[in-house]
Amino acid sequence: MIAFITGATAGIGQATAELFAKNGYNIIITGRRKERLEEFSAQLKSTYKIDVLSLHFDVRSLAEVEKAIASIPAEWRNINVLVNNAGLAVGLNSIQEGVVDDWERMIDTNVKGLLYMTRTLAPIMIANGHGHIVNIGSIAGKEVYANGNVYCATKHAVDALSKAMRIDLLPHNIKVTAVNPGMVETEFSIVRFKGDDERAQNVYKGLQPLKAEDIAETIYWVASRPAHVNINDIVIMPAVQANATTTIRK
Ligand code: NDP
Ligand code: 8X3
Repeated sequence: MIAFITGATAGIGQATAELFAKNGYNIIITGRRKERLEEFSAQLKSTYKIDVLSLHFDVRSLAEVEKAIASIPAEWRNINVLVNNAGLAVGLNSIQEGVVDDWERMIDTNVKGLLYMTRTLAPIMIANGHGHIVNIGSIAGKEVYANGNVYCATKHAVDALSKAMRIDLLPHNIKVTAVNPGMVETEFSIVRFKGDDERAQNVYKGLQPLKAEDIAETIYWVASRPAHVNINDIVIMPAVQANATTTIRK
Protein backbone atom coordinates (compact mmCIF):
# COMPACT_ATOMS: atom_id res chain seq x y z
CA MET A 1 0.00 0.00 0.00
CA ILE A 2 1.25 3.49 -0.89
CA ALA A 3 0.24 6.84 0.64
CA PHE A 4 1.27 10.15 -0.97
CA ILE A 5 1.24 13.04 1.50
CA THR A 6 1.91 16.66 0.51
CA GLY A 7 3.33 19.03 3.11
CA ALA A 8 4.95 16.29 5.18
CA THR A 9 7.80 18.41 6.57
CA ALA A 10 5.68 19.66 9.50
CA GLY A 11 2.40 19.48 11.39
CA ILE A 12 -0.54 17.45 10.12
CA GLY A 13 1.28 16.09 7.05
CA GLN A 14 4.23 14.87 9.09
CA ALA A 15 2.02 13.18 11.71
CA THR A 16 -0.05 11.60 8.93
CA ALA A 17 3.00 10.22 7.12
CA GLU A 18 4.23 8.75 10.40
CA LEU A 19 0.88 7.05 11.15
CA PHE A 20 0.59 5.53 7.67
CA ALA A 21 4.21 4.34 7.96
CA LYS A 22 3.43 2.81 11.36
CA ASN A 23 0.59 0.92 9.68
CA GLY A 24 2.93 -0.55 7.08
CA TYR A 25 2.32 1.79 4.14
CA ASN A 26 5.17 2.85 1.91
CA ILE A 27 5.13 6.62 1.86
CA ILE A 28 5.70 9.39 -0.67
CA ILE A 29 6.42 12.61 1.23
CA THR A 30 6.72 16.11 -0.22
CA GLY A 31 7.55 19.66 0.82
CA ARG A 32 9.88 22.54 0.01
CA ARG A 33 12.31 22.03 2.92
CA LYS A 34 14.66 19.43 1.47
CA GLU A 35 16.73 18.81 4.59
CA ARG A 36 13.67 18.14 6.72
CA LEU A 37 12.33 15.76 4.09
CA GLU A 38 15.57 13.82 4.03
CA GLU A 39 15.85 13.60 7.82
CA PHE A 40 12.21 12.54 8.14
CA SER A 41 12.59 9.98 5.37
CA ALA A 42 15.59 8.38 7.13
CA GLN A 43 13.70 8.35 10.44
CA LEU A 44 10.61 6.69 8.91
CA LYS A 45 12.68 4.04 7.14
CA SER A 46 14.67 3.08 10.21
CA THR A 47 11.75 3.16 12.65
CA TYR A 48 9.07 1.43 10.60
CA LYS A 49 11.11 -0.62 8.08
CA ILE A 50 9.09 0.73 5.16
CA ASP A 51 10.14 2.44 1.91
CA VAL A 52 9.98 6.20 1.55
CA LEU A 53 10.21 8.33 -1.59
CA SER A 54 10.77 12.01 -0.92
CA LEU A 55 9.93 14.56 -3.59
CA HIS A 56 11.11 18.09 -3.03
CA PHE A 57 8.99 20.69 -4.83
CA ASP A 58 6.69 23.70 -4.47
CA VAL A 59 3.01 22.85 -5.09
CA ARG A 60 2.52 26.38 -6.49
CA SER A 61 4.56 25.52 -9.59
CA LEU A 62 2.76 23.35 -12.14
CA ALA A 63 6.09 22.65 -13.86
CA GLU A 64 7.64 21.44 -10.58
CA VAL A 65 4.59 19.33 -9.75
CA GLU A 66 4.61 17.69 -13.20
CA LYS A 67 8.37 17.06 -13.07
CA ALA A 68 8.15 15.50 -9.60
CA ILE A 69 5.24 13.22 -10.53
CA ALA A 70 6.90 12.21 -13.80
CA SER A 71 9.98 11.16 -11.82
CA ILE A 72 8.03 8.61 -9.70
CA PRO A 73 9.40 5.12 -10.50
CA ALA A 74 6.98 2.47 -11.82
CA GLU A 75 6.95 0.54 -8.53
CA TRP A 76 5.69 3.66 -6.72
CA ARG A 77 2.81 4.52 -9.07
CA ASN A 78 0.14 2.26 -7.61
CA ILE A 79 -0.87 5.00 -5.16
CA ASN A 80 -3.72 4.09 -2.80
CA VAL A 81 -4.14 7.39 -0.95
CA LEU A 82 -3.30 11.01 -1.83
CA VAL A 83 -3.51 13.44 1.08
CA ASN A 84 -3.71 16.99 -0.32
CA ASN A 85 -2.47 18.62 2.87
CA ALA A 86 0.11 21.28 1.88
CA GLY A 87 -1.39 24.64 2.71
CA LEU A 88 -1.13 27.77 4.77
CA ALA A 89 -2.65 30.95 6.06
CA VAL A 90 -0.63 34.15 5.67
CA GLY A 91 -1.68 37.25 7.56
CA LEU A 92 -4.94 38.19 9.29
CA ASN A 93 -6.06 41.53 7.82
CA SER A 94 -9.30 43.18 6.86
CA ILE A 95 -10.12 43.03 3.16
CA GLN A 96 -9.43 46.76 2.78
CA GLU A 97 -5.97 46.38 4.33
CA GLY A 98 -5.15 43.02 2.78
CA VAL A 99 -1.62 42.26 1.57
CA VAL A 100 -1.97 41.16 -2.04
CA ASP A 101 1.16 39.03 -1.91
CA ASP A 102 -0.31 37.12 1.09
CA TRP A 103 -3.53 36.56 -0.86
CA GLU A 104 -1.61 35.19 -3.80
CA ARG A 105 0.45 32.82 -1.63
CA MET A 106 -2.73 31.39 -0.10
CA ILE A 107 -4.65 31.10 -3.37
CA ASP A 108 -1.64 29.65 -5.21
CA THR A 109 -0.91 27.08 -2.48
CA ASN A 110 -4.30 26.09 -1.08
CA VAL A 111 -6.35 26.18 -4.28
CA LYS A 112 -4.05 26.02 -7.30
CA GLY A 113 -1.51 23.71 -5.60
CA LEU A 114 -4.27 21.26 -4.62
CA LEU A 115 -5.60 21.43 -8.19
CA TYR A 116 -2.16 20.85 -9.76
CA MET A 117 -1.58 17.82 -7.53
CA THR A 118 -5.00 16.38 -8.29
CA ARG A 119 -4.80 17.07 -12.05
CA THR A 120 -1.44 15.29 -12.18
CA LEU A 121 -2.17 12.32 -9.91
CA ALA A 122 -5.85 11.56 -10.67
CA PRO A 123 -5.06 10.17 -14.16
CA ILE A 124 -2.54 7.79 -12.55
CA MET A 125 -5.20 6.63 -10.06
CA ILE A 126 -7.69 6.25 -12.93
CA ALA A 127 -5.19 4.09 -14.84
CA ASN A 128 -4.67 2.03 -11.66
CA GLY A 129 -8.44 1.54 -11.34
CA HIS A 130 -8.63 2.78 -7.73
CA GLY A 131 -7.65 5.56 -5.35
CA HIS A 132 -8.66 7.75 -2.44
CA ILE A 133 -8.05 11.51 -2.30
CA VAL A 134 -8.23 13.17 1.12
CA ASN A 135 -8.35 16.96 0.92
CA ILE A 136 -7.49 18.94 4.05
CA GLY A 137 -10.05 21.72 4.31
CA SER A 138 -10.80 23.62 7.51
CA ILE A 139 -13.56 24.99 9.72
CA ALA A 140 -12.57 28.10 7.71
CA GLY A 141 -14.05 26.31 4.68
CA LYS A 142 -17.40 26.04 6.43
CA GLU A 143 -17.59 29.46 8.09
CA VAL A 144 -15.92 32.85 7.72
CA TYR A 145 -14.43 34.97 10.50
CA ALA A 146 -13.21 38.54 10.83
CA ASN A 147 -10.02 39.19 8.85
CA GLY A 148 -9.90 35.58 7.64
CA ASN A 149 -11.38 36.60 4.26
CA VAL A 150 -8.98 35.11 1.69
CA TYR A 151 -7.85 32.12 3.78
CA CYS A 152 -11.53 31.28 4.37
CA ALA A 153 -12.22 31.69 0.65
CA THR A 154 -9.43 29.25 -0.25
CA LYS A 155 -10.80 26.66 2.18
CA HIS A 156 -14.36 27.21 0.89
CA ALA A 157 -12.83 26.46 -2.52
CA VAL A 158 -11.38 23.21 -1.13
CA ASP A 159 -14.88 22.36 0.17
CA ALA A 160 -16.41 22.98 -3.30
CA LEU A 161 -13.62 21.14 -5.10
CA SER A 162 -13.96 18.10 -2.82
CA LYS A 163 -17.68 17.87 -3.68
CA ALA A 164 -16.96 18.36 -7.39
CA MET A 165 -14.08 15.87 -7.47
CA ARG A 166 -16.29 13.28 -5.78
CA ILE A 167 -18.72 13.49 -8.70
CA ASP A 168 -16.12 13.51 -11.48
CA LEU A 169 -14.09 10.65 -10.00
CA LEU A 170 -17.08 8.48 -9.02
CA PRO A 171 -17.04 6.40 -12.23
CA HIS A 172 -13.33 5.70 -11.70
CA ASN A 173 -13.55 4.02 -8.29
CA ILE A 174 -11.79 6.95 -6.60
CA LYS A 175 -13.09 8.07 -3.22
CA VAL A 176 -12.86 11.72 -2.18
CA THR A 177 -12.96 12.84 1.46
CA ALA A 178 -12.66 16.30 2.97
CA VAL A 179 -11.23 16.52 6.50
CA ASN A 180 -11.93 19.91 8.08
CA PRO A 181 -10.13 20.67 11.34
CA GLY A 182 -10.61 23.49 13.82
CA MET A 183 -7.57 24.74 15.74
CA VAL A 184 -4.57 22.42 15.53
CA GLU A 185 -1.27 23.43 17.14
CA THR A 186 1.35 23.07 14.41
CA GLU A 187 3.58 25.58 12.60
CA PHE A 188 0.35 27.00 11.11
CA SER A 189 0.14 30.13 13.31
CA ILE A 190 3.90 30.79 13.13
CA VAL A 191 3.54 30.82 9.34
CA ARG A 192 0.35 32.92 9.51
CA PHE A 193 2.08 35.52 11.69
CA LYS A 194 5.31 35.40 9.67
CA GLY A 195 7.54 34.06 12.45
CA ASP A 196 6.03 36.07 15.33
CA ASP A 197 6.14 33.26 17.93
CA GLU A 198 4.47 35.23 20.69
CA ARG A 199 1.45 36.08 18.52
CA ALA A 200 1.31 32.47 17.35
CA GLN A 201 1.33 31.14 20.93
CA ASN A 202 -1.49 33.51 21.89
CA VAL A 203 -3.79 31.72 19.45
CA TYR A 204 -3.68 28.64 21.70
CA LYS A 205 -3.36 30.40 25.07
CA GLY A 206 -5.68 29.04 27.78
CA LEU A 207 -7.17 26.27 25.69
CA GLN A 208 -6.31 22.78 24.55
CA PRO A 209 -6.11 22.76 20.75
CA LEU A 210 -6.07 19.63 18.62
CA LYS A 211 -2.73 17.94 17.99
CA ALA A 212 -1.48 17.05 14.52
CA GLU A 213 -1.79 13.40 15.61
CA ASP A 214 -5.56 13.84 16.17
CA ILE A 215 -5.98 14.80 12.52
CA ALA A 216 -3.60 12.05 11.37
CA GLU A 217 -5.79 9.49 13.16
CA THR A 218 -8.88 10.87 11.42
CA ILE A 219 -7.18 10.75 8.01
CA TYR A 220 -5.98 7.20 8.62
CA TRP A 221 -9.44 6.17 9.81
CA VAL A 222 -11.19 7.50 6.68
CA ALA A 223 -8.57 5.83 4.48
CA SER A 224 -8.97 2.49 6.22
CA ARG A 225 -12.77 2.10 5.89
CA PRO A 226 -13.96 -0.93 3.91
CA ALA A 227 -13.99 -0.58 0.10
CA HIS A 228 -17.77 -0.01 -0.01
CA VAL A 229 -17.68 2.89 2.51
CA ASN A 230 -16.69 6.51 1.89
CA ILE A 231 -16.56 9.27 4.46
CA ASN A 232 -17.46 12.36 2.41
CA ASP A 233 -16.81 15.09 4.92
CA ILE A 234 -15.66 15.47 8.52
CA VAL A 235 -15.41 18.54 10.76
CA ILE A 236 -13.14 17.87 13.74
CA MET A 237 -12.78 20.45 16.49
CA PRO A 238 -11.09 20.81 19.88
CA ALA A 239 -13.66 20.07 22.59
CA VAL A 240 -13.32 23.72 23.72
CA GLN A 241 -14.09 25.18 20.26
CA ALA A 242 -17.75 25.25 19.16
CA ASN A 243 -17.22 26.97 15.81
CA ALA A 244 -14.65 29.16 14.06
CA THR A 245 -14.97 31.95 16.63
CA THR A 246 -16.44 30.51 19.85
CA THR A 247 -13.97 29.00 22.31
CA ILE A 248 -13.67 28.52 26.05
CA ARG A 249 -10.37 29.73 27.49
CA LYS A 250 -9.08 29.51 31.05
P1 NDP B 1 2.24 23.49 9.04
O1 NDP B 1 2.69 24.87 8.74
O2 NDP B 1 2.73 22.84 10.29
O3 NDP B 1 2.56 22.53 7.80
C1 NDP B 1 2.29 22.94 6.49
C2 NDP B 1 2.93 22.00 5.49
O4 NDP B 1 2.60 22.44 4.16
C3 NDP B 1 4.45 21.99 5.60
O5 NDP B 1 4.93 20.68 5.45
C4 NDP B 1 4.89 22.83 4.40
O6 NDP B 1 6.13 22.36 3.91
C5 NDP B 1 3.78 22.53 3.39
N1 NDP B 1 3.68 23.58 2.39
C6 NDP B 1 3.27 24.86 2.57
N2 NDP B 1 3.37 25.56 1.43
C7 NDP B 1 3.86 24.69 0.49
C8 NDP B 1 4.21 24.81 -0.87
N3 NDP B 1 4.07 25.99 -1.54
N4 NDP B 1 4.70 23.74 -1.53
C9 NDP B 1 4.86 22.57 -0.86
N5 NDP B 1 4.55 22.38 0.42
C10 NDP B 1 4.05 23.44 1.10
O7 NDP B 1 0.64 23.57 9.05
P2 NDP B 1 -0.50 22.46 9.32
O8 NDP B 1 0.07 21.12 9.43
O9 NDP B 1 -1.36 22.98 10.40
O10 NDP B 1 -1.32 22.62 7.96
C11 NDP B 1 -1.61 21.54 7.08
C12 NDP B 1 -2.94 21.80 6.42
O11 NDP B 1 -3.97 21.81 7.40
C13 NDP B 1 -3.06 23.12 5.67
O12 NDP B 1 -3.75 22.90 4.47
C14 NDP B 1 -3.87 23.99 6.63
O13 NDP B 1 -4.58 24.99 5.95
C15 NDP B 1 -4.80 22.94 7.21
N6 NDP B 1 -5.42 23.28 8.48
C16 NDP B 1 -4.67 23.61 9.57
C17 NDP B 1 -5.30 23.93 10.75
C18 NDP B 1 -4.55 24.37 11.96
O14 NDP B 1 -5.17 24.96 12.88
N7 NDP B 1 -3.26 24.09 12.07
C19 NDP B 1 -6.76 23.87 10.88
C20 NDP B 1 -7.45 23.53 9.67
C21 NDP B 1 -6.79 23.22 8.53
P3 NDP B 1 7.37 23.28 3.43
O15 NDP B 1 7.29 24.56 4.21
O16 NDP B 1 8.57 22.45 3.71
O17 NDP B 1 7.12 23.45 1.97
C1 8X3 C 1 -7.14 26.77 10.39
C2 8X3 C 1 -8.19 27.00 11.43
O1 8X3 C 1 -9.71 28.73 12.47
O2 8X3 C 1 -7.38 29.37 12.09
O3 8X3 C 1 -7.70 26.44 9.17
O4 8X3 C 1 -8.91 29.20 10.26
S1 8X3 C 1 -8.55 28.66 11.54
